[in-house]
Amino acid sequence: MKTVVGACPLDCPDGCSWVVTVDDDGKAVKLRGNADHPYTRGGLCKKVNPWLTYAADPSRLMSPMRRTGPKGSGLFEAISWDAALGEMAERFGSVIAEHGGEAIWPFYGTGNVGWLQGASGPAGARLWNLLGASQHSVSICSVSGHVGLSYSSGISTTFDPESLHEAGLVLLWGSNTLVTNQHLWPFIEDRPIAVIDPVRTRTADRADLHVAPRPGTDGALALGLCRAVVERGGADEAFLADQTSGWDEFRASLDEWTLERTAAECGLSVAEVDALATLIVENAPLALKLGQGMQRHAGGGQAARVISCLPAITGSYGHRAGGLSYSTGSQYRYNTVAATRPDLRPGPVRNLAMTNLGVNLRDLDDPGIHALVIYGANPLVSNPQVDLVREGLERDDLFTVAIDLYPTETTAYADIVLPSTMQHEQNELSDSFAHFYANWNEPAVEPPGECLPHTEIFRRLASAMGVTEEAVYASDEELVSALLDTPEWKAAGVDLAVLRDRGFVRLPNTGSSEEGFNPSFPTASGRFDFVSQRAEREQHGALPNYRPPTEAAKASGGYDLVAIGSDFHINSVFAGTERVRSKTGAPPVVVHADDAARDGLVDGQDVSVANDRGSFTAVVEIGAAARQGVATMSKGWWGQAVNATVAERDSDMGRGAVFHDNRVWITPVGS
Ligand SMILES: Nc1nc2c(c(=O)[nH]1)N[C@H]1C(S)=C(S)[C@@H](COP(=O)(O)OP(=O)(O)OC[C@H]3O[C@@H](n4cnc5c(=O)[nH]c(N)nc54)[C@H](O)[C@@H]3O)O[C@H]1N2
Ligand SMILES: Nc1nc2c(c(=O)[nH]1)N[C@H]1C(S)=C(S)[C@@H](COP(=O)(O)OP(=O)(O)OC[C@H]3O[C@@H](n4cnc5c(=O)[nH]c(N)nc54)[C@H](O)[C@@H]3O)O[C@H]1N2
Ligand code: SF4
Ligand SMILES: [Mo]
Repeated sequence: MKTVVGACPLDCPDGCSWVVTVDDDGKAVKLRGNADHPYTRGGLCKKVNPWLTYAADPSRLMSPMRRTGPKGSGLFEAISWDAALGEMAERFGSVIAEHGGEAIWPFYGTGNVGWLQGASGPAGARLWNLLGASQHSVSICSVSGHVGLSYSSGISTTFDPESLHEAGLVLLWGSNTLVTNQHLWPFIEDRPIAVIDPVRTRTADRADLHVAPRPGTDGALALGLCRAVVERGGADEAFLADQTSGWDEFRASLDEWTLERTAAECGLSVAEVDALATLIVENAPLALKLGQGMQRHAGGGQAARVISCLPAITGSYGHRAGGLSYSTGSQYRYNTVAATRPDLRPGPVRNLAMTNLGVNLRDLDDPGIHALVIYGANPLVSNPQVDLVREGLERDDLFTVAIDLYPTETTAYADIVLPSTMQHEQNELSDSFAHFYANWNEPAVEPPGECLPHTEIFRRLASAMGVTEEAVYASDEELVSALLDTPEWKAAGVDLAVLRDRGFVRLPNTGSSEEGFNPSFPTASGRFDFVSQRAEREQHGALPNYRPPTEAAKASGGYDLVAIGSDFHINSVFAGTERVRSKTGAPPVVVHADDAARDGLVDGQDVSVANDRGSFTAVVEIGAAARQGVATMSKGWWGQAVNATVAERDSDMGRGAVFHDNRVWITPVGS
């Protein structure tokens, strides 16, 4: 028996370190959390505890396949790697000859978010650059919030979660922490906790105060809270004078955001907004944990920007256990230029947003997309407006390759399907968006069947295409060394050998667990910018402001559909396995009793959830989780097409998706 340290690759903030036990025959027999990791500290989660069962799932892809039936039929025959790569080389060659490199779209998702095989790297980047393929922007998850914060604090995290035992108030804003970020809980559970979420989640249930605004109105709530906090004497004038710019102008703009106006816009009572403001003033410093869920709206970026003003007004940014954390991702400062080599590009190439897949497959020309390489993504479940995506994937003049662990709704449309290794079978430098450690993942076992890591697949593809540029053949080890080739990592003395030896290392320039993390603002002014000329130039207003939702909280009748993280799977990963299906059943759509009475819905009834973009069926549950006018369920379920109803429409910043800005109607099936 031996043990091998690795790390969870999934798109989860927690970034757990794990330990795999391997028997003398080289078989993984146990996978558990690594108790030595200072943040994840042992336990994994319901989603990943059965990892080895999922790895051995009979549906796992074991060899390359070629489609034999029509697109979408799911009919395939097994072929050799040579045949698969040969066909890909030939098709890519002719697409490039006819339409140019940009007609190829490397479409990678968040199945793995690591730096070698996953969405942060990603594997294949050097080859795509050399071929002049379109660039891909992973706009599906968190981009709007990052852009919003870039205008104000300039940084997406200002505290170390390990310091939160010193926080005054922990404000979980649009974060279902107990489900989507559960390893944070032990650090905050003794603190006063407030939750802002239209849904009464398990997390909201555990809070000292839960406020449930109408979806997409967070910007208004934040402006109202800013004003109310100042009125209650909560402003830290010394911090505002020394560390911020534009405070007087912003303060003046708050005048209109009375408690009454705020409450009316957000669908709350004046007393609720008042109670929240009072809680903030009485419990300094404010540690605000901003979730990704709240920014999947028309005004999601702007909302993040306004929300970030609260810890500035209260001076909480000045404290190591105060400020705002949205994602620690930006602290992973690797040398991505050295790793991905944009200099290999033949010239400038266009950038395509992941969330615009349907529209781009339909409308792009000069050149259109003629080759799509989908890896670690399941757009027919996870993308907005899946009916439009399906139309695109059905195009006869589109050559699609999909690399996955299992046959999915998306792989059914591919011409060639390739089997990927799973994390415990490959090298990976893993990411987190909640803590400050780089996790190394050492392969514990040999890959099963003919599965290969992404990095190896693209090296072999390059060879099949006859590419002579040596850079595309870099080994995994060389790619990690390129990532670590920065002055910060060098000064910290961390190279691959150190990573391998320790399993995880603290990121340079994030302090130690004991010191905590309390950065200065990396803005041009070095201050927190209430006023931003760059935001004004980019059409977002010099001052933080409120952008109402497009669909949510608008029309009377109908529901704002909010489909959020399930306890049992992460997005669509593993959601098709027998085990997950037996645990979850199809997720019910939860509605408020008064809405159900209005619409004649009965608990347990089959319903159609629809709007003019599409529809799906579900079973209704009348529950306390939903506020009036909101319907909620979990995301990522296969075969249900929740996202048939979501518009492929850009959010205000970064071309993010508007998953929760979605008006639907719910009617009994057959009515
Ligand atoms: N178990 C589990 N964990 C996961 C995931 C999963 O699928 N399952 N997904 C992972 C991924 S990809 C990500 S990006 C993170 C996301 O982490 P979170 O952001 O915590 O997750 P979500 O469930 O998307 O949304 C959080 C909450 O935002 C709320 N919300 C929706 N609209 C609004 C709004 O307008 N205002 C406010 N205030 N709140 C709103 C939702 O009701 C939800 O409870 O979680 C990761 N972790
Ligand atoms: N309605 C609604 N829709 C949403 C959201 C929402 O809140 N509401 N959340 C959005 C968010 S936050 C995100 S991040 C996206 C996620 O959307 P995607 O990026 O498309 O991610 P997944 O749907 O999880 O699909 C990941 C695929 O990768 C495969 N996979 C897993 N591990 C590996 C691996 O190691 N190698 C390979 N090759 N494949 C692997 C899985 O089997 C799965 O098919 O979904 C978004 N969709
Ligand atoms: S999904 Fe999240 S909580 Fe679960 S093991 Fe992976 S990183 Fe940890
Ligand atoms: Mo995500």
